[in-house]
Amino acid sequence: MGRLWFHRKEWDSTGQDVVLLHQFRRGRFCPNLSPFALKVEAFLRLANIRYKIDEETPFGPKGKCPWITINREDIADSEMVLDDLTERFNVQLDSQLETREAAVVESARVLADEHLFWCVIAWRYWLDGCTTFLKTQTFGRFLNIAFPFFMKKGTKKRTEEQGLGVHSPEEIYQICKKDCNTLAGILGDRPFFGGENPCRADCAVFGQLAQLMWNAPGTRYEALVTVDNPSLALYCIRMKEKVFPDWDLLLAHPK
Ligand SMILES: N[C@@H](CCC(=O)N[C@@H](CS)C(=O)NCC(=O)O)C(=O)O
Repeated sequence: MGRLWFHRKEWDSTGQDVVLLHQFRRGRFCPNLSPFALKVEAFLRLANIRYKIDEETPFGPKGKCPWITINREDIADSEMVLDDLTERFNVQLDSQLETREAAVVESARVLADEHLFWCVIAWRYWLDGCTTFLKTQTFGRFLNIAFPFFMKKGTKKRTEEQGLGVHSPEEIYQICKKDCNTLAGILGDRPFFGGENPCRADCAVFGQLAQLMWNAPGTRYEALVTVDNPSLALYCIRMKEKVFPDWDLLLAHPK
């Protein structure tokens, strides 16, 4: 109770209209291991909303990361966060999209957040047993041992319940490949999913693709964007340069 009260006071003192983004610690090659946290941070930057980071309490009222506190209110789920902030700050990131275009990019967003995400976590935590993943983070000794121990079995079970986990490793890879090919098809030769400029869906798609681009080094999952769909790799670099010009400064360095 004392701890919660202490945190509450801290969360509520960020300042009027300043977002407190609760998320995991920075990674070595990508600012966040959570695609949803990267999505929210990208949105905050594109929408010019002032924000601070809290890395102490990454899990919010719905038991997931990320979540935000704004003006003493907690909001959980990245998409609900974007909905709230879009309305609260009258964000116009999608105003250039025509109805059909908006529907297509929303389909890409759902594909990334609700389908590609599962492929990536199935590979990262279960099929690869966290081996590559741990190289991308700066966890201490305890987490380096405990993380694979809990996450491997836990993710297998959860992906089986979700549906993807009943497939073989090769089938999961092929499903992931199809997702990437589809995203590359939707992107086409446009610089961003929103066209000349990033839209809301770009934040989500980038959050997910960034996990393949920077958090799967040396694997065939990384090659899905760097080799099989180089337009997606170029897209990731474009988003990184536009939204996170300070990317390298955000990264964690091994102790
Ligand atoms: N729909 C949620 C998904 C968030 C989510 O699944 N976050 C992961 C980290 S990437 C998480 O907190 N996992 C912990 C768990 O599910 O227990 C959102 O968009 O924010």
